[in-house]
Amino acid sequence: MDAKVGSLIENNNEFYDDVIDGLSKKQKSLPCKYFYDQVGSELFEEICQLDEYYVTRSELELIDTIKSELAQLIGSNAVIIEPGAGAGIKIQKLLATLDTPSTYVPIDISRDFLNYSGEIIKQKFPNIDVFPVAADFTQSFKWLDYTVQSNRVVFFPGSTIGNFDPAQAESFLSNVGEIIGSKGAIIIGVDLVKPIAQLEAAYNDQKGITAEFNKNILVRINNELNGNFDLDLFEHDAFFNVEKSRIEMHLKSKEDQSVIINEQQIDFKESERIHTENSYKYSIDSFVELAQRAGLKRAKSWVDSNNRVSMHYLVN
Ligand code: AVI
Repeated sequence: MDAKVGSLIENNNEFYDDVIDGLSKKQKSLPCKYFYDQVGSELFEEICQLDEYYVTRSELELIDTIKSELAQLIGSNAVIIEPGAGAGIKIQKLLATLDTPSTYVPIDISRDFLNYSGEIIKQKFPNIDVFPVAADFTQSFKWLDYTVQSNRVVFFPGSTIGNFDPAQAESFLSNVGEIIGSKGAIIIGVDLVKPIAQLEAAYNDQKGITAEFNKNILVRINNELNGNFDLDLFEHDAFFNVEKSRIEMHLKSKEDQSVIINEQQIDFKESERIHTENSYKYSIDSFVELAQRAGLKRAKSWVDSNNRVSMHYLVN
């Protein structure tokens, strides 16, 4: 290994280990958190604007409808914590409705994107303390030690919970339950089960942006881990798995081929897939049951006017 490549990999140790680990399994897989570098986060923002991807639009409409009710439930001097904060449009709606929010803590794995959206909030809400945290919120809640303990409200829109498998979702919710304590809450957006054609269209858009987003993980491996994936030899594949109630995204190898990542060779058979993402869809009841298993009670649930997405206010 030459020195340059050595340091390249050292700086990306965890990414490299996760990639090799995932691609060495019988069913090859890659963690979906690696979609989100600067390019991936921008592609995801593009997905949110697509005609087929209803999640963002429906949730924005829902937030507009219920924001005064949310503000009442939240009360005053809240510390609003947003794991996986994106461009901050939804949080802006919420912050604008609150009487006296004290602090906003956006958390995101993509530092550049986070700084950018943190700046926007600072400019628009000069009275709110903004405390951006660059972290993988699925790994640790250490960042919370920096915030006051009372009235912590975790805002988790966008149906990101759907990207966790049910066991991870349960443990995430029970961790959140611990940090919000007896006075806090979690406001969480959850995509609803709906007709398969509508679900599959949302993950197979005509413009091919979702395919590009999916392949961005290979681009990152090439750029950051000295890989040589040929993007044209992999195909985006997304479908609804009815039994598991989830959209699955895969990258399917078009032919028998070998890929080198740093010095490691990975072999693919024709049609072999890399499983890159799950996006679970819940009914209101199945989600409330999941929250209950995590020790949380539902104070209130809402759905948008087209019955596409839901939002829940959960407490201890
Ligand atoms: C971020 N997350 C909720 C999106 C979803 O719908 O599961 C990610 C996504 N993947 C493909 N399109 C959007």
